[in-house]
Amino acid sequence: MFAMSQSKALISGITGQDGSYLAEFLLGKGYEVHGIVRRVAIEDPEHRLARLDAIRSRIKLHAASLESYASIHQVVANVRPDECYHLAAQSFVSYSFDDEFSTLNANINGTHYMLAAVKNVVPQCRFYFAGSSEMFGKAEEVPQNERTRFHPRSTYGISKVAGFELTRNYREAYGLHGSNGILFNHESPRRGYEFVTRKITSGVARVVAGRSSELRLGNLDAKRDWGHAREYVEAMWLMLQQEQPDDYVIATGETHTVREFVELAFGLAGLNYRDYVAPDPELFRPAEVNVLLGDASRAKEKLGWSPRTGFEALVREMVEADCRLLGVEPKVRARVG
Ligand code: G4F
Repeated sequence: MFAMSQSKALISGITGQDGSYLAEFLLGKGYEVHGIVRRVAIEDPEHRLARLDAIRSRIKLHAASLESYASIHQVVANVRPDECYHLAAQSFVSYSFDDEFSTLNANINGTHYMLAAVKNVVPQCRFYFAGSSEMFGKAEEVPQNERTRFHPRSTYGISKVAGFELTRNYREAYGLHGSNGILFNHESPRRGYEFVTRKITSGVARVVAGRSSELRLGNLDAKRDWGHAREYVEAMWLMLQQEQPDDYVIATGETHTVREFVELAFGLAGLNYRDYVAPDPELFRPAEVNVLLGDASRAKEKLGWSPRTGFEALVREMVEADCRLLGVEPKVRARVG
């Protein structure tokens, strides 16, 4: 199936938004691409492997559990990757308030198992950890850069700080080529429906299709730095091509409130969000991250990475894609006044 001389990449979380874009990107670069998936995904490919449909025959999937070191070790030993991208996690912040224990267990132990397997089996393998701007949490400064102190506001954020520190420790203690990406929010038509951007754009499509007349949302005043996921996975790859491992903020340098996103998404479809959006106190978080705004100067300088998709183009792409999924004409307006 694969030529002998190809570089091998192993991706955990390959079935997700970022994993699927990264797999496509690496195939385009000539990599032999392997992915770690849960056994249930292999047994239910129609639903769980949907994002990989276009490339399914060109990648190799391995069943393993992030809760089992033995299963991770076995996959790493079978594949012997040159580059390992650890993206898998319980990544929905809200859920981490409902089940703190499983978020901490899966995210911290899973990262530790991946690092230990790489160190024990293929110590020359380059390692990427998917850190998050949620690590900044109640940030002390705006914008946030690689030197900003972490103050996570959820067990999700805490688990990402632990993964970040584990990766840094493996770099310093064992000489692993391990890099941390501190990725700010990144979206696309492949985003899961539970995240606010996709919830909004799919909600707009449902209204346009006449299937719904209300969208319940929580805190509209939170500010996020939203970029396009397809571009953020390129930064992951660039980090592993550097001679020295390092930590990088990946962000657009622009921040918008959830309200601005909602207003634009409904506005692009010729609708006023005030006619459809209903506040739901249940959707507010016990501890909110109010403002995220990233300074990606280091990535620009050292990796030559910059974001290309602006806020309006991102929202437009997502609204159009969700309308198409419901078989309705998006009728997206050229510009919102
Ligand atoms: O879309 P969200 O759920 O993303 P959040 O919490 O910012 O986390 C995402 O980005 C992180 C990077 O910074 C990743 F590490 C993480 O894995 C994930 O990808 O919520 C965005 C904002 C929050 O302030 C939330 O309170 O939207 C607000 N919000 C308001 N109403 C809502 C809703 N969020 C969701 N999910 N659903 C709502 O109805």
